[in-house]
This record gives sequence, structure tokens and C-alpha cells, in this order.
Amino acid sequence: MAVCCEKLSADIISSALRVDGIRVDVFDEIDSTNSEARRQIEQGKTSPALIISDTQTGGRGRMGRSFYSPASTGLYMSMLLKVTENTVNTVRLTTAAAVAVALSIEELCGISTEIKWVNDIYLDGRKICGILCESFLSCGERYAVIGIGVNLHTSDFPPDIRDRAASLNPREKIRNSLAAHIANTLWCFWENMSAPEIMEYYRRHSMVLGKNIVFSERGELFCGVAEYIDDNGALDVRLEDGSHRLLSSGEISLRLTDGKYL
Ligand code: BTX
Repeated sequence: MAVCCEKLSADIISSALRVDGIRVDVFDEIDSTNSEARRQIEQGKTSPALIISDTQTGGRGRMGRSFYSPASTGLYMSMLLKVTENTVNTVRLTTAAAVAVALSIEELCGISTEIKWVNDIYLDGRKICGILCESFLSCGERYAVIGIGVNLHTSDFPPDIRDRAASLNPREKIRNSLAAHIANTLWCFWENMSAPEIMEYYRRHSMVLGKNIVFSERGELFCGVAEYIDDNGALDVRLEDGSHRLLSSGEISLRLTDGKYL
């Protein structure tokens, strides 16, 4: 029988937030919480905010891809934050967001997940969460939007992702508490992005370090071993000819022992 999440509640989420002054906006349906965050910035609603929707009709992934966001079975949220420095390192922000999600899941449900560089969270070899960090400039100020989609109880995935996607399936109803827990953790990281514990956790939960990977650059395919993730979130890869490549964006695939790619 299909399991649903509890109804989203701005009041429950707000009261579980450890800092004052974060607006919580809950929607039944929206195109994309990241797009809504951008609209709010353009309308001058620039205070820190958590934007959450029960479903997204146009959930976005990276590089124009989509994120499947059916109603009542997942957590789709975006955190809007003002950037105080001149720039924002979105790779670093993505790694911090991945740690915030994995840590929140671990603390709330006791489930240990793995992080696939750079922005995906996996459970038992299947993707349960994707993260999309964007930054926007408005009236001379820069803002970061951290979008997070977690499959909580989704069971019926579209055919193209059916064999690669899965859900967390927590025993308790945790959608509101997970949203607040992630937001609290993100806020704490945001205040001290250089805390060494963030990248230490990321490396400890990495599913790519020490593994054979492939990636492409300007149409050329490269194979190598993922050796290290530095403090900026960049991935150091030792190529087959012994040379090294430091990847700070893009995407890698894991080469599995059965010859398949993940
Ligand atoms: P990504 O580009 O790394 O991953 C997108 C890819 O993941 C898709 O092309 C598809 O293969 C696969 N996929 C799509 N939907 C799902 C799903 N529900 N579960 C597992 N795999 C899936 C990842 O981008 C970033 C996703 C961020 C989503 C959040 S939701 C809240 C916020 N609003 C918004 O529009 N995006 C973010």
C-alpha cells in the first residue's frame, strides 16, 4: 500500500527552527521551489526563507534536467540565504548541503547514506536525494538558493529512473521535522563554512573515493580513480596515465565491477 508523508505545516517547521527570522513558505503545488526563491528575490522578498512544496510540476536538476517530484511522498525545499561575501562557491555550498542532508537523515532516522560527488545522496546504490545550488544577483546583492529534493515514500518512479532511484522510507512521519533539521544544520554550516567537520563528514560518506570513475571533458572521455576531495569540494582524479585532474564542476560516473555505470 502506498505510504504518504504527513501534511506540510509552516507552524510545525517554524517552531522547530533554532534561529529566529527564517520565513517558512509552504505550497501545495509549485513549479519549482528554487524558481519560487528566485521570484521572491526579484520581488524584494530577500529575508532568509525556507520554501517548501508538497509537489513540484517543474522540479529542476542540474544542466536543464528535471527532478521528479510527485505529491505527498517527498520533501522538496529551497533555502534562500543572503551572501555576505562577494561570491559564493556553489560547489562548496553543494557539499555542505549534502552533509546537512546526510547528517539530518542519520540523526533523525538512524540511516547511514552515501554521497556521490558532488550533489547526490544514495541509499543502497540508488539515488534518494538531489541538490541544486544556485546563486542570484539582485539590486547589487548576491543570494544563494539551496534546493533539496528527498524521496521519502515515492514508490512509483518513471521508467527512465526506476532502476536508479529509491526512497528513504523512514519508519516515522518525518517530513516536517526533516525539513527543520536540514534547515537548522544548513544555517549552522552557513555561519561557518570552513568548519573542518563538514568536509570530513563528506569524505567519510563519499561513495566515490578510491573507486574507478569516468567523466567527460569537451567531448573526451577520461577514466581514473577518485583519490581525494579537497576543502573546496573539488575532486582529485588520478587518470590512467598517472596524471591528475582536479574537477570542480561537472559530473562523474562510477564504474561498477559488473561493467555497469552509476
Ligand atoms: P541532477 O541533475 O544531478 O539529477 C537529475 C537526474 O536525476 C535526472 O536527470 C534523473 O536521471 C534523476 N532523477 C530525477 N528525479 C529523481 C528523483 N526524484 N529521484 C532520483 N533520481 C531522480 C539533482 O540534479 C538536483 C535535484 C534538486 C531537486 C530540488 S527539489 C527542490 C528544489 N527545487 C527544484 O526545482 N530543484 C530542487
